[in-house]
Amino acid sequence: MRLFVGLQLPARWRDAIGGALSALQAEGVRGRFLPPENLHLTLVFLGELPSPGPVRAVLDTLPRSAPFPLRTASPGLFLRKRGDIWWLGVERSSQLMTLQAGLTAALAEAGFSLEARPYTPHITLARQVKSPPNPLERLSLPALETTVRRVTLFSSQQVDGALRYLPLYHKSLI
Ligand code: 2AM
Repeated sequence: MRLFVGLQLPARWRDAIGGALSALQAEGVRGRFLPPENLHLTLVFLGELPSPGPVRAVLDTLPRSAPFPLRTASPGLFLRKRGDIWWLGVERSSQLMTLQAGLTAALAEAGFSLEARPYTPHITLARQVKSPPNPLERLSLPALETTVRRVTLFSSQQVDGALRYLPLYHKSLI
């Protein structure tokens, strides 16, 4: 199973972002846009694992914390030869960064091998974008805010020929 831990986004975020992405596609921007139901924020990518049980066990050890706000920030892109990756940033609040660092430490302590690259919180919007436009100018979105109360273990899998990020387990933080 291909697993990662992240935050589910509320329907109103997915609807707003999905609408903005549809508008870009209607303008002729070409790329592999994420369907609204797949929009999420990754905290830790785990990769191929035989089962979710050991990850769930680590999530169950996370300390309780107060709910905290999550807010959208500027969009940006990662340049790739096969086409750019467009993403929407979220504010790097101390609570978000502490949650991500604590989760990473707990998983590493439990023996999971994790990527060493620094964490850049982002919501991937589209991959393999071929047009050269600047997403800062072309993505039309209001500021969005929600409250983080739990983390979610996701499985990335093919469902009816389409990639889906399926929630397997929620761990409340409060
Ligand atoms: P991305 O959106 O920036 O590609 C499921 O693949 C989720 O895990 C995606 O949000 C993806 O981030 C993230 N992820 C992080 N590292 C990854 C990796 N090495 N391979 C695939 N996905 C990764």
